[in-house]
Amino acid sequence: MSGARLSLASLAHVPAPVRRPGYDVAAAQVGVVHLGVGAFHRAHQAVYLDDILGRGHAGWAVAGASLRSPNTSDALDPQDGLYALVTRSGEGDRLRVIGSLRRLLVAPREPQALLAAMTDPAVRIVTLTVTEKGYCHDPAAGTLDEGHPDIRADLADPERPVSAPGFLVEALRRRRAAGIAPFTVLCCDNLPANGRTVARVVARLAALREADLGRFVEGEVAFPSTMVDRIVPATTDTVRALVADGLGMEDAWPVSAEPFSQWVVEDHFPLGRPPLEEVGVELVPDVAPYEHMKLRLLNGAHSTMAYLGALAGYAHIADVMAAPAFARLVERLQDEEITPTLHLPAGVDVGAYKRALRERFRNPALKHRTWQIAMDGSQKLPQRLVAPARDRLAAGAPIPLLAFAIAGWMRYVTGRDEHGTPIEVRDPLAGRLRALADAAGPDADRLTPALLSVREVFGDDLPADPRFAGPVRAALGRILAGGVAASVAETVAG
Ligand code: CS2
Repeated sequence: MSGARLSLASLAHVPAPVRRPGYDVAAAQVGVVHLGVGAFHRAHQAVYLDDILGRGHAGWAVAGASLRSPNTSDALDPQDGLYALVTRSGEGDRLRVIGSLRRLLVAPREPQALLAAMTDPAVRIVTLTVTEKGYCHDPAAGTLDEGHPDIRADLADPERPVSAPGFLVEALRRRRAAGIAPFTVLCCDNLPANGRTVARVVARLAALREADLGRFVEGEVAFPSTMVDRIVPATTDTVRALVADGLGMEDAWPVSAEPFSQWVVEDHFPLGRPPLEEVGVELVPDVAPYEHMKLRLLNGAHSTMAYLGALAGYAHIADVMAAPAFARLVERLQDEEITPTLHLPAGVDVGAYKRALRERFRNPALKHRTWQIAMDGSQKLPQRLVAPARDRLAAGAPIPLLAFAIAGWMRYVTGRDEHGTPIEVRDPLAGRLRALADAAGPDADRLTPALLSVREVFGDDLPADPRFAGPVRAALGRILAGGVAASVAETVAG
């Protein structure tokens, strides 16, 4: 099949070791609209729904929309939505073709088609992975950023939305006007209390349009919270090549992931849901304990490794974990300062959870870039590192390691590494952070308060709290004076 490309027509020629959909892909019906059809969705929710379709529940296929770039759609449309997932570990690569993505839409190109899909009575759930910044909210406060350019655009022209909240509000309004019950909104991003946060943001936008619509969203629309977990690096040409090799044909945009996958969901779906429990999803009354455990132990450690590791010259998480002082820092941060802030889910052995996490970080095949995780720190830090620090301070406990991790972010957003080479800082606040850092200069006494003034990250309380500002300033001083590698070694030895 050389020169062939993955599609419904070529699917039968995919060689046997590759797992393929065992159901009639063309006959699957869309029951879920997904906003943000990037690699994470395709390696996580779409896989669970592929399993659901494989168990004979044909009404739960996905229509996936890109809210910005048409790239995924342009790559997968000629493939009838089919793509390969390769799970990678030290034990080798395993390939599987996923069939649950039955339709692709590009919101900026066809907003009305997307709204029509969201208004279809057969669609009962709208899932989202639009990344933290896609909700146009203030990350520290968890409320709608009413001055956000996309939100202003959506208020000015609400029937042609551009933002994720804008699409949700307009689709819910149209369903209501047509007498169609509202879909359930299932946020699959790493936001704190993600269901409740998105409910607050969407209800506020709805209320700004029309008070009555705001009340409707608040009272009638379900926003269950979720904890999603799978490490999914951005697709590289190496992955494309190994997939082409395994399939014996091209796939323009496969995805790669670790073998591990977890999905914990609050069971609140007034219009019904697929039988997720049949495919390994944990349905619980309260996601919060799982969410804290994952956002703080996994994502908090990830961000710590991303900033300090990238500054020290490590390209991948596995490289950071191979440096003994960095591995020790992660372990001590998790054990001494994060674990005590958790209310653990019943039956979870947190020691085993952390050991498994560190093994996942060490996965030698995954090639998860520190630069990728370092993106959008202003949106990630509040729930990953700042919230546990706040909890520790409330309990009267010290935060030397959390402060060190936060200082690593401050050093990173100055935009230059230790050789003076520019770092490409990707963050919605990058320009502001850089300007604050440039004005302060490389002096911890000036740089710390300058960056602490970013209230979207630190809120109103912490900048004024010497128990927070003091250790952050001390840590940043050590990083600036001795360099990252030496200060990590010094910190874990102390
Ligand atoms: C990572 C996450 O990029 C990041 O910020 O920390 O994408 C992480 O890999 C996932 O949340 C794992 O479930």
